Amino acid sequence: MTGDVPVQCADVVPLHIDTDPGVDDLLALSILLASPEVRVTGITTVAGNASLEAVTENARRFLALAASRIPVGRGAARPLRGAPVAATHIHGEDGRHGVSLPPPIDEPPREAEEVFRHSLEKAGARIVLALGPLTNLARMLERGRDLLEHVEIVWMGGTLVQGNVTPVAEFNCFADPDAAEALLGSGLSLRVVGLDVTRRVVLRPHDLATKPFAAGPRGRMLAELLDRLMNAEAAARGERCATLHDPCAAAAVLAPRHFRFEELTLAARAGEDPDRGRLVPRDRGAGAAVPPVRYAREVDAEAVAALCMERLVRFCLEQREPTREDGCRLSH
Ligand SMILES: [Ca+2]
Repeated sequence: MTGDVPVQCADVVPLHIDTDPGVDDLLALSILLASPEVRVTGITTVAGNASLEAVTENARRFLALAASRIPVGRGAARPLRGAPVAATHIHGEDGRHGVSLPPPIDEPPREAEEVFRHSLEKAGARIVLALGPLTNLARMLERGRDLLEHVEIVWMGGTLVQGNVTPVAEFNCFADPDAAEALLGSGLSLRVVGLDVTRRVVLRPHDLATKPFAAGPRGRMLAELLDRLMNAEAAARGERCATLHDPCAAAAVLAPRHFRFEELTLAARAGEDPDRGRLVPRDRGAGAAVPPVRYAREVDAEAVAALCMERLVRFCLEQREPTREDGCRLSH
């Protein structure tokens, strides 16, 4: 806790978050707002885990709880092609399984492009962390690559092992495979944090037993989010545990040393089942070679789970009053 002493901007990485909250998105946001390594410059929402309306509401309510004025931009309500695909069986129709959050405190959300531009051009975001389908980023790319050329994109999505929507596809990639393909083939700086590593980062009930999650509104939210996640996984797979997909991608920003990345040249299959959303090696036959992405192959799962827990505890112990700033002190 730094009190009135501002953190030096040079020490922290300005970070834009594109997200579809989403139970595990809300955990990732909690972790990032409690992390001194980053300063969140803007949040854009995208339909994914639930409708755009629901996920945008969740982002704004979360920020009210966090007493933060980070700007929120409303993004895409549907994928580049076809109908929206939601994950309400995991996250509920409202995207947060009824977890109680306060009403939003800030003005209505702006358009995603406006917040993106503010975040990347004015606030100097160096990393874009994408925690949902890549629709918003693909749309920004369609408008020109200038804006995204100077940032690194870290995406929670894809899999080269077992899928979680179909046997071969991860949800964020399945929900908008055309957007995933646009980014994978763009040559932009991209780190992919897929199910290969995220599904190894798991919390179990005994991990939470000694944590002060019940204290205060933040603690109650975290306890409820983890409870809902464990209920959903118990119903789906028979084991009561919480897999930290989006928090794992947040950890790849905060502590990349816990991951091993491999350079791979990948494409995403679009179209319909059974291959929709599948990652495959990119065909080098057509056109110029596309630079590889950095794909997370291995993770120190214990270290990442411990980092996530430490930051969740820090988040729920911090309390501050709402301010107008969205500067260096937001996360302290
Ligand atoms: Ca998400």
